[in-house]
Amino acid sequence: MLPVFGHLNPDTDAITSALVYARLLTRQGTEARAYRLGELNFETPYVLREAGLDAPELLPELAAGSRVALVDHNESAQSVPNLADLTVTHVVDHHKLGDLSTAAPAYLRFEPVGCTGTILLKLHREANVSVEPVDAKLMLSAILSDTLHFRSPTTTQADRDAVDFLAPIAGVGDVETYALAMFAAKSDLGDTPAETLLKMDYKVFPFGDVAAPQRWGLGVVETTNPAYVFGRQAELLAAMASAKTQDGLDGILLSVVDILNETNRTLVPGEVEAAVVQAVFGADTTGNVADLGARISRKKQIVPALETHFAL
Ligand SMILES: [Mn+2]
Repeated sequence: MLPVFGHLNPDTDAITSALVYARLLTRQGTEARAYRLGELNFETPYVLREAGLDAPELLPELAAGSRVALVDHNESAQSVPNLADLTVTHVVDHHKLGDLSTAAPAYLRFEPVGCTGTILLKLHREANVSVEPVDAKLMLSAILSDTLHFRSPTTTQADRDAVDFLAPIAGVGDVETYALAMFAAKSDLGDTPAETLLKMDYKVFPFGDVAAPQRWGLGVVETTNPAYVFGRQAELLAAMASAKTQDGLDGILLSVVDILNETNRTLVPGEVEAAVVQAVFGADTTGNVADLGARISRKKQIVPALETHFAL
């Protein structure tokens, strides 16, 4: 049984892509099963309920040498702690290539599209495998989630075509209404502890010198209600300071992305971060907040800029 899983602090694409790819592999003769590497965000339970599915189980600890398939990530910092001891047999991903290495030839499918779900649809169609309604619902949801219903600059024509193809199979007549319901679920944060909010969509990236990289924690809260998040600014800044110490980071940022207005105002806890944000994005930090304008994609507009900065 081949375990299939997405990244730590899973988002909707990380969960649904594991489910869809596990089923596709199984239908193609490789028995596979989806797992998750952490707690769900607030959007994914809505999607799973709509699809009539339970969440995948947490990945148990795997023995060295175990075969695994990765979806929606490839960097070790975003995967299981013992990834280097495992045998990666498949990767389907739409992120930049990181430190992935494999002991034996692996099936690798990377495309610069907006969502892993878009690639998974291509895999179905290339293999002439029918797309089941439940899988269509999962892939459709992931694409709407990752691209913020095509608002993100990561969106490609392939993502739009995939949604057009999937919506009727999934039985989603009004894609806009469905996407807004997903975003509303995601924004309904209640009294979630600040530490949880910080880490809900959070990735650690090594930048600069490969031998001695700077490690930055980059969190994102995508919401239709940014005022709620800024109402908890003091708690979040405190959570960022302790995460920075606990995780041994060189810097930490939390971007609050207003989905409907397509803007990014980022929490900046200290002078180190403020100097980098000024140098990289030309943005001043006032009251621990920097206005990063329309840079709403961590993958396309935040990480590459920081990578270039620290490579110099
Ligand atoms: Mn993704």
